[in-house]
Amino acid sequence: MQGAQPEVKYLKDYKQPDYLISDVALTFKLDETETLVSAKMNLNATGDASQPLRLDGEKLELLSLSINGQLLNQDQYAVDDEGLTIHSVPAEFVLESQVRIHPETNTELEGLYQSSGNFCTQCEAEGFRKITYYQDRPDVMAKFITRVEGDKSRYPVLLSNGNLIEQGELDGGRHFATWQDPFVKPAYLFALVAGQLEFIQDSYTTISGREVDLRIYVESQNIDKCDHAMESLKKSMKWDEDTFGLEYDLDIYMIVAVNDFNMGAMENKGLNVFNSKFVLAKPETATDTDYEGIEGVIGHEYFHNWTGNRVTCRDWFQLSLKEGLTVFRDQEFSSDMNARSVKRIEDVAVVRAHQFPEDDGPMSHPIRPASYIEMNNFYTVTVYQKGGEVIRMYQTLLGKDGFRKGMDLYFKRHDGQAVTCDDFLSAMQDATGVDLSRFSRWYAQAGTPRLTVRSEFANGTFSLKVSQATPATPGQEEKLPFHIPLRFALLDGQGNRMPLNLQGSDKPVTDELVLDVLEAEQTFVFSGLAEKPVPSLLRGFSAPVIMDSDLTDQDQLFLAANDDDEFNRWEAIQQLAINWMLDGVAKLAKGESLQRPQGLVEALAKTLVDESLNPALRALALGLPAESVLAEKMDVVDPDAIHQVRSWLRQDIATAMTEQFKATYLKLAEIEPTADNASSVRRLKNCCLGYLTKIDSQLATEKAQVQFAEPNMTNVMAGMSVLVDLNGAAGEQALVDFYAKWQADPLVTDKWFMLQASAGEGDTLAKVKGLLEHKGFDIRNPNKVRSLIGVFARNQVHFHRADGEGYRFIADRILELDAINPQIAARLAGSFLRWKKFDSDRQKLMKAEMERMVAAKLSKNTYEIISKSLA
Ligand code: B3K
Ligand code: ZN
Repeated sequence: MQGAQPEVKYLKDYKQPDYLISDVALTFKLDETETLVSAKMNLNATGDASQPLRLDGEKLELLSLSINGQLLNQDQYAVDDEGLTIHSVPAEFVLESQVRIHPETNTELEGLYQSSGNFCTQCEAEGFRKITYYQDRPDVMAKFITRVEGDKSRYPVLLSNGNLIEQGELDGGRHFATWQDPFVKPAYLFALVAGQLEFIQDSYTTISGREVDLRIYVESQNIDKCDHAMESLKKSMKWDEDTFGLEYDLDIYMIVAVNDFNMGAMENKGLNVFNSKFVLAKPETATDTDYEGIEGVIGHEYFHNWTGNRVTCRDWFQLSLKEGLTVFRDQEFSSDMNARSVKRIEDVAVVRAHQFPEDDGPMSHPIRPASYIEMNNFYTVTVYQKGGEVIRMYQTLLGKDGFRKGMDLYFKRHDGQAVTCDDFLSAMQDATGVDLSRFSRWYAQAGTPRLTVRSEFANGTFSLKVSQATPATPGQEEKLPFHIPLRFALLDGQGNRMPLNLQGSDKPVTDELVLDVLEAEQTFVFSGLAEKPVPSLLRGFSAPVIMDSDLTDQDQLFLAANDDDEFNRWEAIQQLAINWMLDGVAKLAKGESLQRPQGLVEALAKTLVDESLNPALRALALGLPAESVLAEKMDVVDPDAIHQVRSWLRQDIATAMTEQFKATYLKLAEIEPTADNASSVRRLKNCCLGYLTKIDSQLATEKAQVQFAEPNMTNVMAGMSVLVDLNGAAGEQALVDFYAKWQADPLVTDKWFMLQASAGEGDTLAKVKGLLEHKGFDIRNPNKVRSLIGVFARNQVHFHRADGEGYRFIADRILELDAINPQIAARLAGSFLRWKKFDSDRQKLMKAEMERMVAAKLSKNTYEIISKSLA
């Protein structure tokens, strides 16, 4: 909690540490009511050792402190709320400390805490300082040995990083285990787990023939839900060898699933700790989306072993060095394991729905932020997803081979080091000889570039005029042009790619090009064309920009039917739908009526029955842009009008295509699914069911009831959501039955809370308020908070209720949560960041709530978000 203005940290103030730590030996004496932590470490001065030694430490009770075996007395050091300073130290010495901590009362879930009675840790970014006094910064890398002691019956499993080197019995029913990690690492990668856990075991033989013991630890009731995670792990290990030549480096790889976790998972060396949501799955309890999420997150944490752990960040401003790169790697992994264009569409949808708004609002920051108050607030869609897009652009510019060369050089130069984003860029540049100086602006400038594209055709010559501009963001008024890779093709009347004779280029003629957009304004001229082409622009979303093109609706319909870039086919339909819906919102405001978008409906009808396309891709085309995506396109957001227009369009599509939806549903329901197509078939089938709800409630109810009884959670959820949408007794009964059946499985009850909090119709706020009191809800559990409160805060219609009650409710929850878990409270506070996009009445209401919050005593996490939002 926070009285004075919290301190802002700046990238420009980075200084090398005065001392380095080479080795640490930790001993944990675990207990229900207090835990004792002893640390013994070797330190060396990096300079002349005249500097005092500063160690980070929070919420620690210091019991003893010594240097080279000599106890220090109280005038040799000073302790404050954030750490301790030893006034004078030798150039090389052994420091020993002992502290007392209280994991049993730790509700922040950072440092050492308890979850379902077991001990676990979360140290990234700056949580290790809640465990012991240390130089808690990523450029201090040391070798760790960890001895864990605890009661044998309550904590039969004792884990830490690296390899197990010793274990044994102690007096009083206690035992111990000692783990040694042979690799240097920053403290944020430290982990400890102790408790009653069971594990499934497998093994993987690496490319050089070393056998690795693979284990997934879970509570005993979940032991039948680990297989998919284990398969995903083995696939990840193989993929990283095949794709980047990267091999695992310890004899054991452990994953532990815990129920209380602030985010998805954590890549601690050799001992990943996971939110159970990203481990546990069986068809009866987990949806296809859950399965995909598990594969992606297991991959992500595994890939960190090289991009993050072996090569780590010099300071936290460089977070995207490991996160952007690892997101890109997990996206590529999932694309190789599943349907590439489906994955690309989903990833771009996340960038548009979440990162673009962040980049356009008060928290806008470059992928390498220049300052922060609370680092945990910068684990953002910008650092992660835009960071991933920046890495993808390297690959687009350098080609796959060039990118691989750059990666190889990066590891060759920096293995075992803590480095910067500039080091990564230098490796890419030096390995390929491509000038990336302008590209580096992606690291320094915030905001989404607006790309305007205008074309002309005459006498066989097509010219493309591209201009770019990036709006001002907080603290950055002027923007310089970015280096934007614009993947491009020209299509003839049959949809075939035409040869591209780019004037002034010495590259051989091809039928697809990556244009280097470098200037504020540039024109590309292509000659020798036999007919007027339709351009396929920004293929595969080759850069994270907002593009305004002069493509007509006619062109978009052509692309929707003919573009060989599947992303752009989807994109064409999205653009048509967005244009029509924005127009619809304007019509409603003028009191005009809405008319069927004939072309769009025909394109959708064709797509629905086009069996040459992956069913998941067809479902994606039929999924209209989210309300939040439309909101971003409006100067003043009208959430009710958006909801009304979007619902009208869904209804109209359902009416126009009733027969196709029915036939497709019935046909897909008959298909005997294979391992390869099962989830995409379900996706399209459930998409059809959703539309059928709008026109044939009897048939939809009947089918939904059947699905609700199936042993497959994807179908059950789709069935239940239809029943609930139809708003009758059957929906109520489904909710009751579902809860009764699954009340003991917290991941399944999360879905139950989510479904109710996302309801568009009815008094959702009253419902959510009621559910806060439900016995299955627990405000200290982050998954529950995200499922009920977080989902409600993203419910466009009900959060933005005109009477302000949605805002008040969320502000109350933020205040309540801030005292329990500041990271989760700060996340939720992000719901207010777009307040300036709304009408003046809603702005007033949101502002009043933010002022009420900021006047309270807030954590620096929540304070940073709210104060920046108000600034
Ligand atoms: N590196 C962790 C995130 C840590 C978040 C700290 N607030 C998980 C990941 O990105 O893989
Ligand atoms: Zn990560």
